[in-house]
Amino acid sequence: MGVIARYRERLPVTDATPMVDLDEGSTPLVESRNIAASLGLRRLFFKYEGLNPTGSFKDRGMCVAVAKALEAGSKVLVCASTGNTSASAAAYAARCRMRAVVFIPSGEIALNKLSQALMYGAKVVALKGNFDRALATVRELADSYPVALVNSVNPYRIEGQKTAAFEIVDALGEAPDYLLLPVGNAGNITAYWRGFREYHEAGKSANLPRMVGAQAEGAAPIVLGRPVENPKTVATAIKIGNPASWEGATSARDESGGLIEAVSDTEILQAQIRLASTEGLFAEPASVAPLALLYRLVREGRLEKDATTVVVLTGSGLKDPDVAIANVEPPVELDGDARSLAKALKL
Ligand code: AN7
Repeated sequence: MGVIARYRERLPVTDATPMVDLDEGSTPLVESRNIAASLGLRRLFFKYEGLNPTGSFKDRGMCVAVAKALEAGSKVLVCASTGNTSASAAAYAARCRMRAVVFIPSGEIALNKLSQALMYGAKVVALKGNFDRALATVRELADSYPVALVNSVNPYRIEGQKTAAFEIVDALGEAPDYLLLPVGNAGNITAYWRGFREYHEAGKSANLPRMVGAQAEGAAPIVLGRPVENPKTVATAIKIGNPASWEGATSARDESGGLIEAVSDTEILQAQIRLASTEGLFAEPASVAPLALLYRLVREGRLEKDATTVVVLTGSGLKDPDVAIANVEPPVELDGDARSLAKALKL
């Protein structure tokens, strides 16, 4: 069952809204064994959003946005994307037999995300310039032509994405003390905060989490307090210089008593290897920015060791493997019989 069916009464859908789903959501909340132990944390969980049908959290909001677009009679979906939104939009368009036209910054998105959009049958337009420029272009397009814009400036995207917060509270029986996630265009932090507040108001949790956002150092407009003209980071998903939901992110931070900080590309790549090699969870670079920040917060004594912490792993590591494997030992070339192999491998 997808998120619309599961959380129907908390979403802006009616009997007139078509059911759209790819069985998204219901992702695992994996309890950390080894990172928690090494940091001395009592309860650390990873919300593994890479297990959504297109490999990222975007599917939660996309199904609602596409359902509402269909309900309104739209036939064409458009978005700008650093990769995951385009993959998700393309998949749901295929599912509903709609057209999808996705705009990506030329040469800047991970190959596997591009392959998804192409395979699902979207028209992929590579625009010169960065994501921020592509978003400005599609917003203009959507203002003047009969197309449905499915970036997170579409309020239905945020509505669908808030269901991840519901799932965490449903799984833990309470809200965590800290919720850490990456911040790019800032739709997701806005959505989680809304979800936690709605569940709190409905009496489903006694507490609210502190919201902790991670940006990449070279693409940290919210941390700097001003747009970044030429964002740079290895985490291409969050290579965004002027987030559309800026206000939503700062409200989530300030109302929850949280923080938004930047981590370096080196910290991101280190965290990615640690997560994969000590927990068996492979997440894309953007997704591990909050884990890199967690290391810093614990090291500096800014996060209580008996707190319950959830780190959202927003996208699968298989989205962008090239960047990851550049930093680990390559396969070894060996040949020979079992005996000589065993000797070489010290078995
Ligand atoms: C894996 O696909 O913006 O702060 O166009 O793919 O809600 O933007 C992706 C963003 C985090 C940031 N992690 O979320 C896009 C796009 C992953 C992402 C983010 C993205 P927002």
